Amino acid sequence: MMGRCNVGKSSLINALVSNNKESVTKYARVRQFAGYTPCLNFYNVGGLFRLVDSPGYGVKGKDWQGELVFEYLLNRRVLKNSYLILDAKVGLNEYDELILNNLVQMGVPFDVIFNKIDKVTDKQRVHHLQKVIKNSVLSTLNIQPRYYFVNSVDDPKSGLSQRTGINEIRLSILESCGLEVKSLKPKLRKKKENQIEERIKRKNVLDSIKKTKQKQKQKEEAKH
Ligand SMILES: Nc1nc2c(ncn2[C@@H]2O[C@H](COP(=O)(O)OP(=O)(O)OP(=O)(O)O)[C@@H](O)[C@H]2O)c(=O)[nH]1
Ligand SMILES: [Mg+2]
Repeated sequence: MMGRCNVGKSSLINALVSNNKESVTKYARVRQFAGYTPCLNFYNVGGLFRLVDSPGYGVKGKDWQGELVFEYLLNRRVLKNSYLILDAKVGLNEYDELILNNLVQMGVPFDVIFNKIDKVTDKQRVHHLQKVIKNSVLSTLNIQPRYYFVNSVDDPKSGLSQRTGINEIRLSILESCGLEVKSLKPKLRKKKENQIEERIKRKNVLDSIKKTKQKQKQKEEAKH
């Protein structure tokens, strides 16, 4: 996850790895002020893949942080995909455009996420985002990324009371890693299978006890 300071990279990671409100912000640390995540943070998801949070670039970002992120993007052999996160309301600035051009030139796989869509009113949202894409470098890139439209915190004060677009990104991550949705619950499935097996075994035992009792009863009746 990369993007300018304060666009909501860490909030998005929290939204991706948690479902209920209580557990949000438990994983990646989030603050209102820009430049909060200082380095690369790795989140191991079920031993299947890692989500990587990165320090934001832009006015509050430091040069060495930008170099670190690019070094990682260029040299990480197992990198499956990267997501450039943008503020849906603010749109792109020169830093974002520079990053996008570099990603294309370097051949780094990437998609684009517009976060904080709740900050644009329902009525304006589609038109505004179409305009942002059309008037930026996004419309002229040689490689077209996939676009996602998200709000990663469910702020009751905002126009959208629920998180939006999170499942689409989850699916995109799984696809990028060559994983299926069911692969996210291996332990749960295993447990369920075992439980079913146990239940069948128990039923077989009960059935055989029942049959034995019936036979005994029949024998006793025959004696009389
Ligand atoms: N309204 C709204 N606010 C959001 C959304 N996502 C994040 N925020 C808020 O934006 C602020 C910054 O969020 P972070 O997740 O810390 O942003 P970041 O990109 O990780 O920031 P740095 O680590 O400083 O680069 C916090 O106050 C979040 O609550 C969103 O979808 N909608
Ligand atoms: Mg952060």
